[in-house]
Amino acid sequence: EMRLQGETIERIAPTLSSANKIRVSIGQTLPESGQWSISVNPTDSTQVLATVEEASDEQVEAAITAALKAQPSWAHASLTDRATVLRRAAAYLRSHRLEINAVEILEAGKPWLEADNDIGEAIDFLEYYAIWAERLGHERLDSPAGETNQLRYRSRGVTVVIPPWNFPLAIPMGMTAAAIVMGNSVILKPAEQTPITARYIVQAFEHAGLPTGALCLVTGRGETVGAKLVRHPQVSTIAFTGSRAVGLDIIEAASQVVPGQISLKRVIAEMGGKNAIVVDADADLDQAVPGVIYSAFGFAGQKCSACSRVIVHRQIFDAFVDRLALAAGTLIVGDPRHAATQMGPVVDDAAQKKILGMIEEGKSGSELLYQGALPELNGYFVPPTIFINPDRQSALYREEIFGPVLTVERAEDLDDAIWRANDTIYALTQGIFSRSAKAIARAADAARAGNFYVNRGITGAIPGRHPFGGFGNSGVGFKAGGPSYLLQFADQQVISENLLRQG
Ligand code: TXE
Repeated sequence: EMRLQGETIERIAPTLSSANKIRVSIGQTLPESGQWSISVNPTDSTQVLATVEEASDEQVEAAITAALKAQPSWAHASLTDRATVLRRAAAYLRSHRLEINAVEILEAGKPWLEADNDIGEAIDFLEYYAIWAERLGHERLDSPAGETNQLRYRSRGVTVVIPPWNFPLAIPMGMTAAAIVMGNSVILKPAEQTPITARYIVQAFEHAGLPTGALCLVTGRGETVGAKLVRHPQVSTIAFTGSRAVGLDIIEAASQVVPGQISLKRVIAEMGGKNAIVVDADADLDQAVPGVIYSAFGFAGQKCSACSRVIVHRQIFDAFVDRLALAAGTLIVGDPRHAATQMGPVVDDAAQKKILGMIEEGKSGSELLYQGALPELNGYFVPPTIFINPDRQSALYREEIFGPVLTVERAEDLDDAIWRANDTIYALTQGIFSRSAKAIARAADAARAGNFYVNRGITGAIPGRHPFGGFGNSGVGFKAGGPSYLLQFADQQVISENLLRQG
């Protein structure tokens, strides 16, 4: 249950209905109790956005029961009817775009443009999966005379969706829409930091006419409510996006067969990255510098696809580094509610402490090139920070920081640069700035990355245009926003009929 508190903020979201009276302050730590307050405000951290109850065991069981009950009839709806529900949910998001924009800015500290992109991506997921679901139908297989064979896609049952906070509408909506359009029912457990945005997903599907129980919102912490849902014997599929550490926990837990389990659990996990951009000797720096700045500092680097390592050919290293420091100095860091802001706060005090700690630690083995100033605001801000010649064995270089921190290193030649770019356990995004088709082809062929970008920032996937997902330690290899993604939420069945009548 959620109660929104405080006064309306006319300036920010005139569209917020009176029922959504909110005043906010930047995120604060989650108290241990079953109830906590979520808040976001770059100027005053004493206001509270909402108080959110953590679901009890009984509430979790009630959600599972409701989802199990609703699923069989939902699975019998035609693919066209299910696709129609997704399109109606998209229409709801369009008509509430400004309001959700404002809530995302307040709840996740996203500047306007980033918040609006998140809503646009959620709409794209709904529209794209609706198109693909209608295409799926029943596929005819080779059938000799006297026999017909066809392939059908069957729903799997109850899907648990566990998303991160950084794309608080798009990522949970993408996983939820894929599960729902394939005839499953869904239990959505949003990230602790962004439950208010998640509530719009439920409202969108209620508006769209999804049967009651086919989508349940269960709020709570990952290690309590999330862990319970993952281990539940009547859950068949778990769609997770978040950290590698939690992803590995979930994969491990889901592999334990528990008494009364109705099927082996399938885990669709999309995890972190430590992504590199190579800047080749002939790169156009007018493209490379802004491309790196956008990819490293957009949403304060809190994207799994963000660039956190730049590898520059030695011939242009000094020129690139000078231009990069200048460009970083022009970043507008401040109140995410102001349209001009390019970089807002990080999501909460835990993130701020972790990132500042990694920056301090990084100073011992790497050279600090640039550190921005902090705005005079109460929010959880981290200065945009750039290191050069990093210690390549340090946590700064090896671990995902998930903040506005970038390392820049020199490469002897293109082969050395490609080797360095691949020198990570992750395989999510990579990119190159180069004018040479040969160099681009060589880098793309060698890249251990699910998404490779050429002469543009390495972040920003649009469903249908850039199916997105990694492998290695970044994920299990499925591509959200791609045609094969829906099949992860279904089982396949072949029906073979003998047409020769006996007698
Ligand atoms: O992830 P978390 P967060 C990564 C990135 C970032 C980290 C933190 O590495 O540093 O995740 O982001 C739930 N059993 N990415 O905090 O902590 C939790 O409640 C079941 C990359 O979002 O992994 C939340 O809903 N569930 C990613 C979800 O897991 C558990 C984008 C994610 O939480 C759980 C965002 C448990 N034991 C973050 N523990 C990408 N690849 O796009 C936590 N949760």
